[in-house]
Amino acid sequence: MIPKSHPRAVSLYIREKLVGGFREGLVVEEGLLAHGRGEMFDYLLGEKTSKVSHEAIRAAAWEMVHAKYPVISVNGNFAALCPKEIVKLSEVTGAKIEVNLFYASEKRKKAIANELKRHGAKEILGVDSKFATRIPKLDSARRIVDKRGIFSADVVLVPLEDGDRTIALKKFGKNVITFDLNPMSRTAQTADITIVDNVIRGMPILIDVCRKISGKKISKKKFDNKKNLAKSIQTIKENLRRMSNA
Ligand code: PTJ
Repeated sequence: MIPKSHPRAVSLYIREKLVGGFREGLVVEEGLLAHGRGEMFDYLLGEKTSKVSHEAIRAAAWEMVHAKYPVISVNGNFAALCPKEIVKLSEVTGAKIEVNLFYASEKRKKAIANELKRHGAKEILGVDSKFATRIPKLDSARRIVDKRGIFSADVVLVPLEDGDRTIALKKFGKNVITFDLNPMSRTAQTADITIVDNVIRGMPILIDVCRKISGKKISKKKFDNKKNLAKSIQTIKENLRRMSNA
């Protein structure tokens, strides 16, 4: 049991969620390591959604709401941390939900699909091999996508992504949005919009902004991902400077 008074209680609760997801067969061992890397960057970012990340969230919300065929790509970590939010975001934006794994296994795909259905999802793509096809120029298991999902999408939300697939999705003409706590990762640097925030904090905000702007006439604001990422790196630099001067 984690006492509420523990100074790092929130971080420890998030960890428990992920470990729970691992025990239920949603998360792979490597996902626990990936989470540790994320935690480290979150610590350096001050564990809050920065102004810069809010800007990226607004740009992402605009793209998702105005997309013709948006798709949310779900891996083990994302499913364990945000099942309710994935379903809500899909309802608010009309996005399809597709399970797409780096460390692919049929058993884990089914476990993730069931978890999302338990949270209200009606349709989960990526689990029926009848609709499987390939993204060109990609070697990992993530090249296998659903014809009715990522393959046909114009906008794809791919949180906690690996760099190779982001590059392949870009080459394939997709508008790629990601959540990545590491502003220097290949995914962060390659995506069209990178939200440098923990999915746990950022997803409820993204849902809220999508809800607020959908159905309204709001023009697209200019967004420069590289500049936005540079500002997040600057935040880390400032935080380190402040801590090292103490
Ligand atoms: O479920 P699978 O088989 O698809 O595998 C999923 C993992 C996450 C294991 C796989 O995609 C992987 O190895 O990812 P990477 O290459 O380690 O990248 C994960 C990125 O997500 C890293 O840059 C982390 O900093 C970042 N990250 C980790 N936790 C979070 C996060 N970003 C946002 N929110 C988090 N909670």
